[in-house]
Amino acid sequence: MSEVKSTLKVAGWGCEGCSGATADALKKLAGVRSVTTDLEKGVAEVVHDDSKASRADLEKAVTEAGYQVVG
Ligand SMILES: [Cu+2]
Repeated sequence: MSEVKSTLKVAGWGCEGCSGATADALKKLAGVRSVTTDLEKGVAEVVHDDSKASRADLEKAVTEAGYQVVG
């Protein structure tokens, strides 16, 4: 169990529906503990168990939700 916090910079959000959909997609991943999004900054902060959900897994979920991880 190695819980870490990752900050993803996300492009493509236009409204709270976008950031909410992204948070929902991230929360579906096994190993994701919590997701906080900041629409204005375009940032998602994810607390996750690195051994179950890697940063690459997070980025994939964001991409599949229709947005781009830019940092
Ligand atoms: Cu939107």
